[in-house]
Amino acid sequence: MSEPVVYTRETAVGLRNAIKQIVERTPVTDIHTHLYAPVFGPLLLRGIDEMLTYHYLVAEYFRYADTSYETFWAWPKTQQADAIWKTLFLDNSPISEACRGVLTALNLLGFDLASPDLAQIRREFARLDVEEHVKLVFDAANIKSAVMTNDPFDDVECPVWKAGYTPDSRFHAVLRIDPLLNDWEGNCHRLQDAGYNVYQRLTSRCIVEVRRFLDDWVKRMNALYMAVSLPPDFVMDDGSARACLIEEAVLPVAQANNIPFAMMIGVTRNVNPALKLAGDSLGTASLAPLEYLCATYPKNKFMVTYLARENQHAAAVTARKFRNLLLFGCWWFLNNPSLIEEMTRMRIELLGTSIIPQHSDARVLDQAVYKWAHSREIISRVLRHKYADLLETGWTITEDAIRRDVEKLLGGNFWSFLQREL
Ligand code: FIX
Ligand code: ZN
Repeated sequence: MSEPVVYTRETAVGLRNAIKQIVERTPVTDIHTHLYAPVFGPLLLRGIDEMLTYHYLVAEYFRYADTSYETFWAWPKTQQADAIWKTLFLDNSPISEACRGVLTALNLLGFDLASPDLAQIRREFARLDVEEHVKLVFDAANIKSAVMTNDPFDDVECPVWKAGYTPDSRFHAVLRIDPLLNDWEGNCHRLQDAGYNVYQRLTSRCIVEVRRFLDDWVKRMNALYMAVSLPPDFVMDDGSARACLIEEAVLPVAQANNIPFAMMIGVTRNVNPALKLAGDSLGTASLAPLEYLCATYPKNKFMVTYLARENQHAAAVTARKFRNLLLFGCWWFLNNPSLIEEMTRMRIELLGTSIIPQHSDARVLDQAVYKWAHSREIISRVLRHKYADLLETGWTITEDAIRRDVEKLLGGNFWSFLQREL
């Protein structure tokens, strides 16, 4: 047996490299993405044109370009990508996080960025078949597996599930139920069309059918959790269909299947509809609904992330009060280095390692490479500072302890919360 590697105040220099290496080499479970197993065909977006037309970049493009929205959307995707490349990368320095992300991904995937040739980059991506591409990205990002966002109402997705989906160990499913919870009146007919005996008035017979719908889909997908995104004005005491469905249908089904209910809170959809997917914004939410749910349903498990920076501290305090609450990720507009660092530091200070510091939210396969490269760098830095503080007290740290902590942060906490083995 080799001697354990122990770090003390005197050997702190070695600690920095050890942390960096462990964080880089620990495979991650990416707990929320918009990536899909190859069997879902066109739903798995990949390659340079998809990266360049990511909605984060579309929003930034319109900061500079005077193209009309209509003109832009009428262009084919390659023309949109060409325009974004020229505007955001050539006419301006690509220093925003979303732009830098494209460059990090290209760099780590082996492209030379000293004199980049977009046409050549396109040709090289086009050569990759989907399986090769998934392997290339999962290896470069060191992803063990990724959690999809699965919509039972999606016309492309639904037939794949119904045809009898063959599980793919690299991709796990999540039952996403935004249409059900955020617009029951508008979507009730979709359950009816699928053979569930529901109607707009949520009577107890109707609730039984909504539960049957959820339960059927949780089982069909082997969903790891159910999830919804919610607006900043989300409350539980407004007598809404949403509140009723959460308490009467979602939580009982989640409990019966022993899966968490994930809430992504704070998104205001469509503040600028002309921007399409890029037109969503955010607002600060009340923590009261979360406290109510965690306290009232101690047998349910909640995974939660907020979109507003202003909610992060209170959310961490709430997680101190309820062990059935697991905070995850720096979502969307928070997925920027300065904010990831602030949030990760603050969460660790309040909650130790009992958090999921990050998810990628990748919509395009290749984005996973940059999202994880950037986040790993920040997680390493925060841990380095935290361990250095411990060394100052005279406490010693072993490499095994660092490995244990990092494994928890990059997937272990998620799987233990689920009470599932990876
Ligand atoms: O609701 C969500 O899951 C969001 O993450 C997306 O809708 C959003 O468009 C996104 O990609 C953010 O990163
Ligand atoms: Zn998402």
